[in-house]
Amino acid sequence: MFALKALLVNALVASSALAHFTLDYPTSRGFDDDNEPQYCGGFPSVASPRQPFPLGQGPIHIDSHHALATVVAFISTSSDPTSFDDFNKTSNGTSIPLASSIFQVKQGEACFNVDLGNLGVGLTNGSEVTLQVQYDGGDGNLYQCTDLILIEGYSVPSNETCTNDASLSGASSSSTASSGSGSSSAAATSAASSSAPSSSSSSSSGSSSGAQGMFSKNIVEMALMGVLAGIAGLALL
Ligand SMILES: [Cu+2]
Repeated sequence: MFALKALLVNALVASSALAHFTLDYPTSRGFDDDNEPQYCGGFPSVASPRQPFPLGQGPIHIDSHHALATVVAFISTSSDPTSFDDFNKTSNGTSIPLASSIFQVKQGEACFNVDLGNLGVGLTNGSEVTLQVQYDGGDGNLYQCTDLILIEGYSVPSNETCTNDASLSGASSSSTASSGSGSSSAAATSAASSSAPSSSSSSSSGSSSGAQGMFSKNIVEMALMGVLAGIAGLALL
């Protein structure tokens, strides 16, 4: 029995090596390898209860199973977001900026800090948000969501603090930084290059500050790409 259990654990570990990426903190709504290309990784419903998370700076931890991947995080201020559109604008039409820069991570665990109270979309103590992480390790955009309630002064567990912030590493994707106007978006960039070595641009060190203004476009493209990816996925079946 114990041997069987060990075997199962091994099998799990082996299969998680195939996992594209996991969102480890705050806890993800759920993880399903096959559905990770879908909106919120295939988990469209809000998880209850929401997890407390700092209104100020707070850490996000992921585990990347690709050699090099492009990562970005964005939020919805809807209490029940149902599509990528809900991560684009607030209910009163205000554009929601990206919650992080667009940056690259190498294989293994990585963390980055977000400061949701500073996004300028009116978040306050007790606000409910959903944070979605978009990840592209070369096989298309993948998603994970986590449902949060923002608490002013909330202290995350000490083992979850993020001192080596990957989003500040200067490894932002060059295609994003250099194409400047219009066409650059995390989704467009990564989707266009999902079969190409977009990841090879690791030596670049552009700032991705321009990305925030293009968020609306990004999210629309992301949604589109999501649909296309879905169609492509079906075609593969
Ligand atoms: Cu993958």
